[in-house]
Amino acid sequence: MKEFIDLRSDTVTKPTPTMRKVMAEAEVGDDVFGEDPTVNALQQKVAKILGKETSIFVPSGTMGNQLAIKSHTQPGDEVIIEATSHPYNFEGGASAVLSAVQFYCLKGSRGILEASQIEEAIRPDDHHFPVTRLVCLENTHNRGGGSIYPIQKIAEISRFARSKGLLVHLDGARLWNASVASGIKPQEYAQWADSVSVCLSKGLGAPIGSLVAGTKTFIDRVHRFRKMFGGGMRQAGIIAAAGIYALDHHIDRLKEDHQNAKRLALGLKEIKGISIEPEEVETNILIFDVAGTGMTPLQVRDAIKKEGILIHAVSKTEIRLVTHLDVSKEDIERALKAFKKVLGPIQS
Ligand code: TLP
Repeated sequence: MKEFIDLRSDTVTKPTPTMRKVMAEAEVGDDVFGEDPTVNALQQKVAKILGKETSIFVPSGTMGNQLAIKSHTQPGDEVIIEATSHPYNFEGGASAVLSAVQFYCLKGSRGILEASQIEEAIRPDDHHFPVTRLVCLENTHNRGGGSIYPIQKIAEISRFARSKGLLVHLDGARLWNASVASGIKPQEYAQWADSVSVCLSKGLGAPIGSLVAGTKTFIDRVHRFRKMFGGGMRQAGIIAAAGIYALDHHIDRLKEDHQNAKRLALGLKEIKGISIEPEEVETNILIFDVAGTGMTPLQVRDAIKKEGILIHAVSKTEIRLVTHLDVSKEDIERALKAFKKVLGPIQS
């Protein structure tokens, strides 16, 4: 039996033995010179999947988002973004420092915005105001509980933004999950964005790596800033190989993670004091409220760790669980047993 079942994030996965073998055998070169054949193959592959002219390999999802924001904006610009989004909340305030832009935050429903909200946020053409330049969307939405952006909403927002001369960036760290759960191809989502960042190191199980995709001109600009931000890597084919392997072998199986998340949600709903809507669990993330249990998320976290389950407290009342490659159906049952032990009686 595993010592710990780690439900804190899908970033915790370890490379599989075959993935490690592929990494060890990868052909490499100096990617700062553009000479790593495996990185080049990965970049072409991801551009094709996303229907973009080209893409560039970067160390992390954070760097991918920040490079896109930097490359789309000028200092002093304003970026319209959802209030619980990753770039606004979980990237260390990077956009203020690296791009000198400010965010105009809008509250979405589980992270999802409406085109009418964007309309209200656009600044008038007057020198008192910052210049509204970019709209950032996130699919799936992490803090929204892995919610999938409905494609018609993305299309509406994008059409409207473009009609106003704005650019659109899509944080697609978990676009693969959105695609598998909705049956909508990544490129159908991506067509509505000028740039898309995707991660290989979350649900797909690669150890490191993200990509930013867009037009050649845009990616040239990203390339320049990648160097400036210190993200130019050398024999990066070793990690790019894991990414290629993950794209070939670990996308379809995401549906198992989604089923496991749903099962967790249904089991948690039976526990008195837990507030969760299993029908809202669309992908591999579930966020639920424990206020009614009489315990704080930190108390639950510490108690359940003793049962071998690792979880993430995301607010004063909420816990987040994320299913992934290294969590099996049996692990879910063990986790549910532990929650029931820690949190007490089943709902009558
Ligand atoms: N998210 C991590 C934490 O930073 C919260 C997680 O455990 O979920 N976009 C989205 C939507 C993300 O969820 C993340 C990571 C990123 C970007 C950043 O990716 P990395 O961690 O590679 O910089």
